Amino acid sequence: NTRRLRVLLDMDGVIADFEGGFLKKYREKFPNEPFISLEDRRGFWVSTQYGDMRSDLCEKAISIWESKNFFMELEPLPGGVEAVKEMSKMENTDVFICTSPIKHYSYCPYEKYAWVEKHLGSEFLEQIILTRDKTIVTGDILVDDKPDILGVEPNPSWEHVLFTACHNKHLPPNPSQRRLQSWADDWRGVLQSKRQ
Ligand code: UMP
Repeated sequence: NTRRLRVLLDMDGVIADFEGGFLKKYREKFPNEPFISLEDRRGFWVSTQYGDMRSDLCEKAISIWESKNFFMELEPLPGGVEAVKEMSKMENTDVFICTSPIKHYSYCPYEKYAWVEKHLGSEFLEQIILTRDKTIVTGDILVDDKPDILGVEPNPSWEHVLFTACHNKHLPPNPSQRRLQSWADDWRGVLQSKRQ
């Protein structure tokens, strides 16, 4: 059915609090090392900013999200779970969770499924897309906090709507990229604008 709207939702930084979960566990594991407050985060890659601060902190940062229970224990971002449930009940709307797992695969893929089951319900397990390349997935909208989403497909079918996060809120305004400031923002209007 070509009249249905297909919404792709990123997980980390859009419905799950990756940045908050990272900082909490990093400070617990490395209480005597410097850290970057969420206010001072710049750039999508946490590991890059920590590595720029002191080179050995790059691998210390990576050790946090490579640990068991990191992805499982992420808190939902405010309003995210409610928004996903509401949009998935809308008429003519298909919602998929489109998320890139880390390549250290021991825990992350399993825990992403477990997180979705816990917070969204087992019926949402049907809607998960794990991919390292989101450009090959077709959809009308991709809501994602990563400013640049690149891959093998030069012309992805979706419109990327940038979800505001601590690391992207200071970027200069980009008139060609719409934003959702949070789940309190007008996501219903964004979806409506894509319906014919
Ligand atoms: N990630 C890293 N390094 C970082 C920050 C995040 O590997 O510095 C991981 C966490 C997620 C993935 O598994 O990258 C981001 O996935 P998307 O949000 O783009 O789906």
